[in-house]
Amino acid sequence: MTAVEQSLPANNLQPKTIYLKDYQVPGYLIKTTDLRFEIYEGETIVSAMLHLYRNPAAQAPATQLTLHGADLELVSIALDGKILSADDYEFGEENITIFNTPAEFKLLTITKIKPEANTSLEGLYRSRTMYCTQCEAEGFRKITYYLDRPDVMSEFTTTVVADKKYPVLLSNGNLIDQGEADNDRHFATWHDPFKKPAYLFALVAGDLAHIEDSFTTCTGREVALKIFVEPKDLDKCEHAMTSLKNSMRWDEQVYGREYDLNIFMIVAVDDFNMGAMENKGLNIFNTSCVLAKPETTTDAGFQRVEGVVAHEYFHNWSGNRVTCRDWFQLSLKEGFTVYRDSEFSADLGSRTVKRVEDVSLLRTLQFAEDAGPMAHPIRPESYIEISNFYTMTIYEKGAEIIRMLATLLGKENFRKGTDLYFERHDGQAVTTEDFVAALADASGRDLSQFKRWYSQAGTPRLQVTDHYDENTQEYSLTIKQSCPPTPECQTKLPFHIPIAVGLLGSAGDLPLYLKDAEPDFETGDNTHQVLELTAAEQTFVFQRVQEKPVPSLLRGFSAPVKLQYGYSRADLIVLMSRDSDGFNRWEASQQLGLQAIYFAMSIYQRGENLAALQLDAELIAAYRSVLQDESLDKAMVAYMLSLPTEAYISELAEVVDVEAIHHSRSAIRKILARELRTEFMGIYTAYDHTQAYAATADAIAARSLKNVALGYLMLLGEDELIRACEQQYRTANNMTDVMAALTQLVNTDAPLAHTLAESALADFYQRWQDESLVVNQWLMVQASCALPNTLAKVKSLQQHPAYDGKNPNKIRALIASFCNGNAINFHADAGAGYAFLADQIIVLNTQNPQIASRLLTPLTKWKKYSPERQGLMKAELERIMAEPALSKDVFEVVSKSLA
Ligand code: B3K
Ligand code: ZN
Repeated sequence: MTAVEQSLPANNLQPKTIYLKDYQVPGYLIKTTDLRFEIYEGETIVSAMLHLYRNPAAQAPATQLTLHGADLELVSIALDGKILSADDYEFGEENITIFNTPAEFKLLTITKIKPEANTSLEGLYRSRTMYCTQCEAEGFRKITYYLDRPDVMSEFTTTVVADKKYPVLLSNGNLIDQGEADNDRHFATWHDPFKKPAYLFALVAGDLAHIEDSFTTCTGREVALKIFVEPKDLDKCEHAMTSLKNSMRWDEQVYGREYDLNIFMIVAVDDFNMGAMENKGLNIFNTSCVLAKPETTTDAGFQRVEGVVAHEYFHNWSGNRVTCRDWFQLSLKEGFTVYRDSEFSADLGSRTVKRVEDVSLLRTLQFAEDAGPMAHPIRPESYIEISNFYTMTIYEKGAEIIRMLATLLGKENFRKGTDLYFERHDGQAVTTEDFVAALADASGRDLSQFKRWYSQAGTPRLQVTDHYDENTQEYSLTIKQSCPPTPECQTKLPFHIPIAVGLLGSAGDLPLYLKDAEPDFETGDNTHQVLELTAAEQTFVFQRVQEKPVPSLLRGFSAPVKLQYGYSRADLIVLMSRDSDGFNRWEASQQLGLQAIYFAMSIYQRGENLAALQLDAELIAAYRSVLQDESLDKAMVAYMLSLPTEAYISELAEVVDVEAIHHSRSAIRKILARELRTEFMGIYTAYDHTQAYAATADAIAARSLKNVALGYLMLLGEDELIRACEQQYRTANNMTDVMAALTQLVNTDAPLAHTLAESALADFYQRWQDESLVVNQWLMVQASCALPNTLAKVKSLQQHPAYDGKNPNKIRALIASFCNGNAINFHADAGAGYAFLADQIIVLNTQNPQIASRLLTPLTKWKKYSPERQGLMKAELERIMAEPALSKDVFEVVSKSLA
């Protein structure tokens, strides 16, 4: 049997579960790694010289060495210069074991790989005109035999040899040599002085153009900054470069972190499984997260580029200099880095707006994950395929856990804690325990109970009741916590939860005198207090409260929990119009919207006509006053006027009634459009569409409010407004306004809109067919259309030349937008959407298991639907399960969903 056959997964074997409790230090470590890549069309030859030595920390001296390896063809293997014979080693499933290994030795392996045939986009692969790599988490084993685990850190030197039609040859670290090679080829040698795990390795070879800039660090060192792209994209790099420089400065100022190499490079790649990758000194990005210019990129796109560039850059310290001991510790780097990039964006733009965006994402997607079959704590105990654990929980909930630590410690102590963490663990592979210990040591705080957030999954529920005593002028808040069971744990111990609160009186925030507590000095005012809930039930008493207040609870969403308090509508209107906490003003607007939608749903579910529905004047007046509130950031007005999304309402529901949610929400939106027509018209017509585009927070806010107004106005179905929308489509000077108008035309159910949408879509494609990222937006807008017959449209678009079923961005734009973002159509037609999705997953299972597994999400939620839908969804999961040769990725998600 050849090595290739040996390393293929055995189909009849049930994939193995990996447990955190089984962690053992590696028997060998690797001092240096010298790699040589000979790239030819169709195959690449990889020579790897590893300097191995026994790990002094291992329990017993190792006498054999098992290296990971997958899809490799072994050409030769030599130990200290002696070629090994077949008796000296043995192939296992995705590994090779070498017997009788000494204390220290050099191992040279030569292997062949086929990047052109690699459709998993993991390891070394080809994307359009270039070769590139993606190694996290376990892709390096598809490049060469290695100890592919993050606690093995080595110093890499890499030589890339290729034809001269690939003039740019890159790897990690500094360029130390380059020149001519045999047969009119050329080479480049890179050396990375920082030892790193294999998952941070990167290589790129291609015909790339680049822009160049430089950054002077806080100690005066000059760093060259380069962004490499295909030549056609050279005009879309400026925004990423600006974002990079801003990130470098911010990390120096806020965390005291200086960049450490003389060069920092970003390469944009069109075929990429996720957003980007933080390889040391050589970040590789999905084109969607680096390219931006006003004509082709929406505001959301600009913001995403800024956020992802920052995120990957911040990993240089939180991830690379200090890395993870094992993959159970993934949130050590991801949660912390998401927290860092989110604070960066908050500092550069609007803090409240960023918070609203982050919390919306968390509450729809992460809360749903935490309530579903794949629920896991931010430090999981087990996995089958680690790629399945790059989740909303590890990333976004992980970031919330760090945010709570920052809240509990206060700014100064939190910074002391992170300083200690970086200093203590520089160059090491560590655990989340180590992180919390550094914070506890630096601040003197006891975080032992807090650590339960790392090991218990599920979204905690808080039940709040209050009591006001006029005579004693005491106001008490009683808070009960509980947490529903999750697969890994049935009964939960109480969490340590920071709950930021204020009390609203008739003339504004009341001063707070919490019994038995110091005032909260950090905020510099006494109207804001962080309560620390540690017991299952606790009462907090405020003294000298002169009137019955409206409590403003969980300000800034200070903990990732579901809070229940019996707010009256009048309370919510007070909070929405004048809470000093901007986040809670938005939250009140969402609660009000929800109440209205629930009311409409009850009518719909009784079979009555929603057209007759009315909203009372007080509620309309409250929304009107938001529209007229000059003190509010326009982006906040836009968010406050946007009703809770269908996805959020579905997450809150016990059983999701897809049609009731969709039609009730639409009905409320229509009423608001009618009642607030004048105000929306005012906003829309006041906007100057001829102004030059800027991606500043203010300009983005103004556009978002104006386009929210347009969205409401289009619900009125008036020809004149439809024409105005089409005019915006035709004349806008930026993609945000073009897409906003196109989306409205496509979703408006009126004859004129249908006609104009058809011609706008044709025009759009005609104009942008050569811009892949713009074509993705064109696919997305069609796949997201809430009007009937969208599934047929999606199927026909799969045959369109614009579609490429191997490109993850195209799959996300067409398939995921439909299945994940278009509930009313995905769940229609007696399961046709479910069958369609299962068909896609079955194809992708062999082609690109990571993408296949990601696409499964909507089917994993089957238990939340009506019995009929449950049956249909489950049947599709079973059909997938019955496929021969299921990848570990798909097997894990499907089997856990069916369990
Ligand atoms: N660390 C990478 C994610 C890798 C995903 C591998 N399946 C990007 C990031 O979080 O920055
Ligand atoms: Zn990350």
